[in-house]
Amino acid sequence: MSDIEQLVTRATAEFAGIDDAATLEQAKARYLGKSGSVTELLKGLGKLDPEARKHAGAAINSAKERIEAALNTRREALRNAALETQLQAEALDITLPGRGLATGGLHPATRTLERIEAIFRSIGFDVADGPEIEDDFHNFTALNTPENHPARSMHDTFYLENAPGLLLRTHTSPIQVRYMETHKPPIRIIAPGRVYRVDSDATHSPMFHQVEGLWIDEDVSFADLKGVFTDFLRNFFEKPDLRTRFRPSFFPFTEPSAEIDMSCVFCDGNGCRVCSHTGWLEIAGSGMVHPNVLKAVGIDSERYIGFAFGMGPDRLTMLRYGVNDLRLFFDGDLRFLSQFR
Ligand code: 2NL
Repeated sequence: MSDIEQLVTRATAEFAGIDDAATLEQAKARYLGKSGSVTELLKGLGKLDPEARKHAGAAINSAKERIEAALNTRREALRNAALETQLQAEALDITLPGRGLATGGLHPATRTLERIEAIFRSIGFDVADGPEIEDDFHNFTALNTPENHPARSMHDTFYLENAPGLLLRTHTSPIQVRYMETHKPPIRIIAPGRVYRVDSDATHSPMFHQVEGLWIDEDVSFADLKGVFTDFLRNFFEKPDLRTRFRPSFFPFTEPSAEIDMSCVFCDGNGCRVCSHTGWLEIAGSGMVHPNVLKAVGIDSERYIGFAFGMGPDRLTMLRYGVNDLRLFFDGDLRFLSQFR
């Protein structure tokens, strides 16, 4: 092979082995640049006689064209490769499903509270509210709970470290105490909200919800308590045949006091695992408001009388939706919560 043909072969092979544009342009200069191999050959033509110059000139020009062609082929290949790399890097997978907009939903505890509020509103009760940080008087003293009562111990109640006399309310009763301080009878309210106790296991959370109810007037009786609460449960569980029973009990703030049981909503009172085969579920505490409570808030206990009850709506939520662990409500796990949307 002639020197010229060897040059074409060498250049073509060299270009083909180069992987980036800058190196390729440097290689180009070695062949086609001002002092490149091809240019040097062309410069040498002047020394040849006319006939030889014609042949050599044609051969060098042909070689030059083929080297330029090889260069352009390689340039284009590198451009395409670069473009391909960029396209790969910036690729959009249009087959991926869209992210969508997650729709929020009410927490099951909130749904239950709203349901309870709607039922009591429909029979003329107002919904009252109050602070979660309370003082001794509104949480205990006004509720006829003596200084030495175990509920007042550090063991059962969260006290604020740097605020003597302040605590996290242990029930929603202080809402009602504040309401009675500022309103004259007749009083007909429910008091829903968060409450706090030093307690934590499968059925107790340090924060849980309570709904208390209070009806005070001149002639409110225990029979009214039975009627109102039974009617509430029948509405809440959508079971017109649901039954209740009132068992004697004790609370410092009511006298007489009673635990309220309802016929089991799973077996209609026939006995099943949920009701421990008793046919009954404990659902609330209740009683006639103790005269000492009325006195503490300045209501004439000779003229006025009323009933109060307290229940745990989280328990109602568990029963209504068939949930067996209270902690699920407060873990914030969307796999659980999104089932209530
Ligand atoms: C229970 C017991 C109860 C009350 C709460 C109350 C409130 C005032 C006056 C009198 Cl202001 N009583 N509340 C009465 C009886 C029972 O709750 O086991 N709750 C889950």
